[in-house]
Amino acid sequence: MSPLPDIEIKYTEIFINNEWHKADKGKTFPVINPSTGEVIANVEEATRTDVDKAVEAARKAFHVDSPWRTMQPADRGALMRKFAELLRRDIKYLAQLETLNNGKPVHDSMGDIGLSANCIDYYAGWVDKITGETIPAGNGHFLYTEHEPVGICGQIIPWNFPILMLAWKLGPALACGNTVILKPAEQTPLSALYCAALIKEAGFPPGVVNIVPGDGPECGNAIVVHPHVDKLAFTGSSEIGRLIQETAAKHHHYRVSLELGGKSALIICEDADLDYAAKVAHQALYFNAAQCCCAGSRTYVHAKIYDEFVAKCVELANKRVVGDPYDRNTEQGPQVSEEQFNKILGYIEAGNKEGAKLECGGKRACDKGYFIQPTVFSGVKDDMKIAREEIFGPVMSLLKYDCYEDVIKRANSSSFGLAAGIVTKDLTRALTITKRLHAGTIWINDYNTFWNQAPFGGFKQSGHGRELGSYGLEGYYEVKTVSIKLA
Ligand code: TXE
Repeated sequence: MSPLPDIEIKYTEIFINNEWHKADKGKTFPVINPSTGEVIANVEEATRTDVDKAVEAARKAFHVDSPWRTMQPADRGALMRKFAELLRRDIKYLAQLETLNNGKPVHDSMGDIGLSANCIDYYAGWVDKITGETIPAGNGHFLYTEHEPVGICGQIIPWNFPILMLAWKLGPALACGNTVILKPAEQTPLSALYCAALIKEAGFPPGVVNIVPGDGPECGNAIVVHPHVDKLAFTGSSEIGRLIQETAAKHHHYRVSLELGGKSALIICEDADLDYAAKVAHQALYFNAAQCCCAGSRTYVHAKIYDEFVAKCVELANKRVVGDPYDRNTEQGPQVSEEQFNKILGYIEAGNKEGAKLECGGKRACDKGYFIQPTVFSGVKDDMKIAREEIFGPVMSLLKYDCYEDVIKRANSSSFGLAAGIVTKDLTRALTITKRLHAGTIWINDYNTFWNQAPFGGFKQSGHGRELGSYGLEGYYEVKTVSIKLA
């Protein structure tokens, strides 16, 4: 492992009202470098009273006469563009910080920050296009709708794409004119806190964006149950997503959008170019150390090409460069935490016990940190734990199928429905299968391609609501109908 770059960690406090605050209870929590297991910073731990302050700041900033509410849409867009510009200005520093905290290869961090800036720019373009409509009402009435911001938005994000998830959440919320309390994951708060400083530098009025680092059960829950939160946007585990939905129903009916887990099927057809298909399957699963909600974690391969395909997947997995995330050649860094590392090794053990064939990998990689060897299992059956549950780690499961009706049924048998993929040269076959798959995104001859202008989100237990595109705005505005009786 090369020596760590000398990165100054500038922000470790709670960001409320464009100011930095110590935690009310005086507590901090350690942030770990997953490449080494060592503590890199101690961050102020926000709890209920800090969240109360953040919500109060967001409420004040949302007051009908506040600078934020009375601002011209174009000026709001200019602030967002400025934020995007600052992300690009500091991309090198931010990428190093993201890699230090999350462990992803530094070139992937650079990619994430570029995408984040593009996402904020994309939504900046929407600020003056969020329009209502006039509705025919017959003689004597004038009828129209207008779209108003929902209000105070709680946003809780995970650790797999710390900056990108922040951008996906802030973009539509700010475009619609809301105010925000955002909680980064406790494993990866550092880049979000740096973004807070950029929000201030960009010139957003105090209280529009508040960032509260802390854990889930205390800090996250304080946002979820807060009576003045009007909308809750969450990305994370299905378990916590369900809890949030229940809490919303019990306490008060705020709006909820959930982007949860997945167990996405990638179907390799018998006519596929095998080298290309193996590369798609490899990227679909191993990208971001397989810490992607849409990871292609069930690879269904036609029986006629199965053995040859397994060999190609094993060859690619064995070649994958795992190690120092600051090295330009590295393709896979560590898993984000010891907890995730142990969870993944547990799944590998389950795969072995349940009779899948371990083709390669299966162990820790490197002598410290949370690295795992790219692992391939063949002979996987649908009822095995590794084929049913979200592993969120570099473990490829190769399943065999004989006929298309059967593979569609099996692909749809998961309780998740986030994404799916098909590799084939036959577009009619691809579109026929696409029609029948229950998933929010289908990639054909491709995987993990995202578009700011196209919606992303899940069917079934993968959540509800969509992020990105015009659909991503829908959860962030209220529709008001105005009916006027003409004299
Ligand atoms: O998720 P959590 P974890 C999946 C993946 C992973 C598993 C567990 O399978 O192995 O979830 O990861 C906050 N009230 N995904 O434990 O707990 C928490 O602080 C309010 C899929 O990290 O759901 C963090 O900010 N908030 C996923 C966020 O929820 C709470 C990405 C996510 O943490 C809370 C990450 C509570 N009671 C994990 N408890 C995806 N869809 O991309 C926790 N949080």
